[in-house]
Amino acid sequence: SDPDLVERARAARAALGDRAFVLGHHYQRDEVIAFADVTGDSFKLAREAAARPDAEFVIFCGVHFMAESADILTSDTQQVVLPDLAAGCSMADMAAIDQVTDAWDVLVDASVADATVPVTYMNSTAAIKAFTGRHGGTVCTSSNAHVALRWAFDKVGGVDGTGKVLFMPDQHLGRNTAVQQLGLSLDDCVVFDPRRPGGGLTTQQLRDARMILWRGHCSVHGRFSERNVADVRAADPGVTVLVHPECKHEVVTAADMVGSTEYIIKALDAAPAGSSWAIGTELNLVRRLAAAHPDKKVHYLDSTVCFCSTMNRIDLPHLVWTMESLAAGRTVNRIVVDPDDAHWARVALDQMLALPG
Ligand code: CIZ
Ligand code: SF4
Repeated sequence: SDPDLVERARAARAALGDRAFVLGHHYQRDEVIAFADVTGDSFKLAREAAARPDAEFVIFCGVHFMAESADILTSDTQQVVLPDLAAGCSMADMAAIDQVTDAWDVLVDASVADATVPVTYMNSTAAIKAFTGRHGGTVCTSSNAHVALRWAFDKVGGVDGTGKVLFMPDQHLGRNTAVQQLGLSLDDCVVFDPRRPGGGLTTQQLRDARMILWRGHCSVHGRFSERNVADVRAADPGVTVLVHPECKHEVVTAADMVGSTEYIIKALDAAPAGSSWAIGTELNLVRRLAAAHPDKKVHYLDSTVCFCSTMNRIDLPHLVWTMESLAAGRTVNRIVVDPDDAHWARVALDQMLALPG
């Protein structure tokens, strides 16, 4: 990157000193990660933000829902700042709060709402987390989705009973976890499409279902295909295919290993020299993994699947502008969650933190 810009970034970072704490998500650009005080997935970063009560500015290099979670978990006097307000998440945007409250009305009309617990993935807006908290549910991450689902089913008669989970917004994480880790069948899962009347489901389908999956997906992970897995195996028969659970069910079924971002990083760290890997997750992370493990072969599962475009909106110019503005005493791009939503979202986040294991 531009040496002048790097110099300005260093100067602004030094001017802010301990007043600022810079968080960098694993999918961020190298030029941004270079200035991160800590890197992690959305869950780890939210906890890191909460553990820095002395930082006046929490600069969140990630996407909007992550900055919202950081605002919920930090104190009212701390400012959470997103360097580019256009850094959203297409998956989180697939579950709008009005759509979700309408969907709940459909479940009430079908007489299944009382036996349904909402579970929302971390990758959702604060309003959806608040909805989940108000209805006795929990937030989950891709690392603890199976624990969250078991807990939710236990509230309504157990995994072997007839109770249900409304899982938002990622249908793939919900389906993969229910089928691979809880032993439910694909037939137990239905997809609620918010664009169709009644979600596109009959009352009988809603009554028979165990997992009501929101029709949402990740625009990056959802693009990997079974064909990619077959191709990489043909090209390199010794390869271990490791994918994120936001990938489609047929992709995780064809892969050798499935796990969250932190799991993928640890798997590569533990892998023997000379081993060969094909990774199905975001490209910035896979490139850094390849650079960090020159003694291993690290393939990208599909070279046509690119970066997360919204994550990539945070670049060095935006970070420099943010840090220079804050150092000059200007408030910019502060993320503030509505207090009532923040309260109920916190209930759902605290429920996640209280889950076993
Ligand atoms: O796909 C994403 O955005 C992930 C895995 C986020 C996170 O860190 O949980
Ligand atoms: Fe959202 Fe997917 Fe990008 Fe993650 S990688 S921020 S889920 S669009």
